[in-house]
Amino acid sequence: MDIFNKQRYTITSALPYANGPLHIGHLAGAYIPGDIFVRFLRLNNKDVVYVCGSDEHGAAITIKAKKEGVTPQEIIDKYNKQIKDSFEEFGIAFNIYHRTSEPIHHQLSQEFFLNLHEKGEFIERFSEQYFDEEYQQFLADRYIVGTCPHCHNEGAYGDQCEKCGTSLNPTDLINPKSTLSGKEPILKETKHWYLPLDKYQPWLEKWLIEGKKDILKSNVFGQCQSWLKTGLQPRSMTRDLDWGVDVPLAEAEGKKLYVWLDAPIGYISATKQWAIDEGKDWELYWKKQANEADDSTLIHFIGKDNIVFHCITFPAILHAHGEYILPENVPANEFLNLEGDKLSTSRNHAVWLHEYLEEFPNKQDELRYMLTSILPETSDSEFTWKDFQARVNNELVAILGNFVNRVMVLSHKYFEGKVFLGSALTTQDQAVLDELSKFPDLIKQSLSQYRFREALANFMNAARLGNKYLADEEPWKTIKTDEERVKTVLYVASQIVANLAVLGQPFLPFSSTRVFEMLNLPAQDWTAAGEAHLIPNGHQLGESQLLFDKITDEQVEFQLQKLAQAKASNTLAAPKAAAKANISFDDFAKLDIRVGKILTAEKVAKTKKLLKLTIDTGIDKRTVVSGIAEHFTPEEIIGKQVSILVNLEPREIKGIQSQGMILMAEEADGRLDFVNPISEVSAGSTIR
Ligand code: B3M
Ligand code: ZN
Repeated sequence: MDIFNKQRYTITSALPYANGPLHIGHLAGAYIPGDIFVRFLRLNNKDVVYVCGSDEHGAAITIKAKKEGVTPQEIIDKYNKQIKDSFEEFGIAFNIYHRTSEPIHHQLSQEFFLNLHEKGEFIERFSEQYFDEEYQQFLADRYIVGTCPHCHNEGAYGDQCEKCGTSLNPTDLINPKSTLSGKEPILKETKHWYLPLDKYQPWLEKWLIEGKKDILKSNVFGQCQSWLKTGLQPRSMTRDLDWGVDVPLAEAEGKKLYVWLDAPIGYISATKQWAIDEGKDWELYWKKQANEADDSTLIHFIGKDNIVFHCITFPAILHAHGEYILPENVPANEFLNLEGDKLSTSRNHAVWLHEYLEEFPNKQDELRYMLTSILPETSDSEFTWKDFQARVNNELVAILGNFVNRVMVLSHKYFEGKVFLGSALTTQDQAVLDELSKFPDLIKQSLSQYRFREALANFMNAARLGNKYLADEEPWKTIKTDEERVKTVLYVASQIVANLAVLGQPFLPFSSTRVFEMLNLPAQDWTAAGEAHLIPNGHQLGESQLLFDKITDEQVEFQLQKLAQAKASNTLAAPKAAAKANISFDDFAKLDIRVGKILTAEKVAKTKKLLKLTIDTGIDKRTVVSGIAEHFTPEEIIGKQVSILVNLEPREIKGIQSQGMILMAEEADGRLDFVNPISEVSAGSTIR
């Protein structure tokens, strides 16, 4: 099926939780691909609505509020504004950026719930759940901490242990504590409404696995297949929470809809609001039409952690409702890493969009270009600032910017900025124009398969074609002998520039606008793409502008410093090991700790971690084997003072008698340092 053959499209990008700012991982997952796709559809004059908005419900919001000591309302207001402003400045072209806290959304979510409830689609079940007696409330998974039954980490959450990664149920935790009161919660019976996903399994297998085998990206299809293989279970669609959409049943007082029930409905309520604002009919974009061929084509752009909800849960809900269209595709991306490490909001290991926009003013397209080049389309990928610099300087500046600039400058220099067809087109000219005419289809082909990296690479190849043409024709030489020929060369080159402006619009919208301005041409849609004569003979060009400039080493250094600082302050804030049990003074007095001096140090052969040290203890000179080789080189520690436990029973390590132990300070992240006196004291001084 040709995805671009349809008339109407409903395109969504995941609704970000309004509990923190956007970072490049979000952009690479759901927003850059969605935006490129939508811009392409619009260029092809399709009827398309592109919706998004803030996801303002769920424990993600209330936990953040508690952490910052403010109300959930303050959290969503703050982050909704920040996210919305960043998207706008970055140029993500939503038709509407809505909020799930709006009444229109609460109402529609309740309608959905009631529709399913009245059809008898939910199973009602009682279960025992943790309840905080002091706060008189049931505890969401994240509100319960305790000891992980697998790794004995004492800070595991009710849904997951972040230390060993195991996913948990609250009742799995040893010693559960409420994060609200700090007390042990009680188990209390509560009723919830479950969506019987198991019942929809046969339908899902048909619709998704049989029907979309060749449509879904392999990473998405693989995940879906493995869930269905495991077998789907009923999933609770309600929660005992005090923040969210009320369950619209008298007997469910105080209960809210599960955030993953209401959030995707947010796409629909956003469309409804947009339709009200714009005088459109929202049902055309969401409801099944009398004639199936008139149905809108629904595509969800998301990150991989949301696949289950968009491929299984939400379609099951839409299917159960019956009046709605189902997604055509869910082109989810994998994760983006940063400088060799996972992106992390809590560790502040991220490139934040609002900070980027401040630190790199008017460089939206540079980040768009970088992220599009490295989109994690089929597997995780990595952002580094060095790579950002290289791609901007060696590709945007050196290839695209340079070509456009040369054509503009030469045209102004030789012909006062006028484009003329001088002597007749040569066969080389014709060949170049023929080649140029192939790019629109190449790009379209790539986009139709959600291969955005490939599409962008094709676009850049069109710029390379222009550079090569100029380099081959050398108009700066020909100008001395054949002005008419130079007119034609610049005519052809200008047509390439005009095509780059057209073809670049989905990827680099800010730059394309600037190129159209430079060319003194109105923006053109995709029907113009590949045309050989977009600029008429005799056309007057506009002023030349700088398209891109280089990213400096200082800028890269600044960003790397920022990340390093975040890392350093994290380590300081990292939770420290719990205190050990008390010991008696007598126990302590048994330890004979001295100040010693490292006389020699060498690596222990065939080990990674071990150094063999000779220590002057003041009492004797002795050998100690110490596991510090990954932290210190022998050269840098010789002559240093250390603290050494001298009366530790000797041990044989890798065939060496180790007599005593060097005391080390250990950071939570594993970094080691020596414990030594501020000023030099003589070897053998006691430590007590
Ligand atoms: N807010 C989860 C997330 O931000 C969720 C997406 C909702 S899409 C309907 O990853
Ligand atoms: Zn664990």
